[in-house]
Amino acid sequence: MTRLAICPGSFDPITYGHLDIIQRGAKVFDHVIVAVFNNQSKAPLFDVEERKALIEEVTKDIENVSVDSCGGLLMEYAQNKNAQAILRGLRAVSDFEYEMQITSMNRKLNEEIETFFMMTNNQYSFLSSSIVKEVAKYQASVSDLVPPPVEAALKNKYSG
Ligand code: COD
Repeated sequence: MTRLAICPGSFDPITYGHLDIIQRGAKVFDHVIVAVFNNQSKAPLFDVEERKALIEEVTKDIENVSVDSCGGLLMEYAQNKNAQAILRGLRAVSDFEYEMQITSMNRKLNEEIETFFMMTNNQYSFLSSSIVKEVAKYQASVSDLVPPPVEAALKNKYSG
């Protein structure tokens, strides 16, 4: 049986923290689908198709990773794909409460699909898309935080 995991998120935009979770997840599961959702509580900088294109670009060398854009409920999406797992990253205690809430709700929606958490790489424990956008907005370098195509896309968004 193919072990398929869905790695869902807003990815607005993808950072080295996200990429680290995707790379490590791809070593554990047969296939990982990175699923880009619009999180209704966040106003996005990049639209879903832009976010998807950036993820495709920076994951193109990982054979068992594909990227999709999605609407609706994560668990319905995961069920339609016959996924066994949801893959999430955890940075700090502050992530825990939020992750606990959505995981409990997701389990209520479908208890067959397990959620797996991977601890952040220490190097990226402070890193979030919001921090990257905040720094990039003021034209400071984000080259340590995001892959080059993402840095270029941020420069493009914030120029002029
Ligand atoms: N190190 C490690 N992990 C990281 C890092 C880092 N530096 N930065 C982010 N992560 C992890 C996050 O913890 C998360 O697991 C993942 O990467 C994606 O993060 P974000 O911020 O891009 O994505 P979120 O948290 O905004 O995604 C929320 C979802 C889109 C998954 C959620 O809103 C959802 O499931 N929406 C679909 C509708 C639905 O089903 N709702 C019911 C659930 S209650």
